[in-house]
Amino acid sequence: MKVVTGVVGNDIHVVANRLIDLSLRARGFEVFNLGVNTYLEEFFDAVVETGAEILLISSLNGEAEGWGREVKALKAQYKNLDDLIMMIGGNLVVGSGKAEDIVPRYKKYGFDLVCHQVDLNTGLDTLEAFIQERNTP
Ligand code: B12
Repeated sequence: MKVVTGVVGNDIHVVANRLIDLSLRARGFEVFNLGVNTYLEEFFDAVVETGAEILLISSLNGEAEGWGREVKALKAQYKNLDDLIMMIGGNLVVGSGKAEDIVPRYKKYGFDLVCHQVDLNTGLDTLEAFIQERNTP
């Protein structure tokens, strides 16, 4: 399956992004990595251009929420993205916050899978389980 990934907004933390790229490839995904400092429009444009089934966004500086709120409105401007699997992870707030508060907020923004301070392998296991469940008739 094809995945578009990158780090959202004015976020330059690149290490996790590189690990995500390598881990996704090791699990057999075809990866289009937009790297750091990526804006929502660029993510959706890349999804359309590549025909990706998954958009996996990373945020480390905690500022994703400012962008996340615009996800639904922006996605609605693109055609045929209803089945796109939307995942986000990293540090999803500035400062401290509880996953039980943060996860439902991001789900409301339109993300299917939300991993606040979840390690990468656990997150990717969750993604694979979600895909398998979705593909089970
Ligand atoms: C290195 C670093 C920097 C370097 C980045 C260099 C670079 N080009 O990458 C420099 C010094 C430039 C930097 C700058 C800043 N940083 Co900094 N930085 C760090 C630090 C020390 C390590 C980050 C790192 O690379 N970790 C290694 C990777 C492998 O681990 P990771 O990032 O945690 O990623 C794991 C998980 O988060 C997860 N993951 C990540 N994304 C996703 C996505 C999904 C879907 C899933 C499932 C999992 C997942 O997978 C990874 C592996 O398990 C952290 C503190 C820390 N100890 O984590 C702060 C930290 C991330 N930085 C922070 C901050 C605030 C900043 C600055 C704003 C500081 C400032 N005032 O200027 C700026 C941001 C500038 C910007 N525009 O983004 C904060 C963020 C706080 C928050 N969210 O509330 C942190 C947490 C430090 C802190 N405790 O305050 N930083």
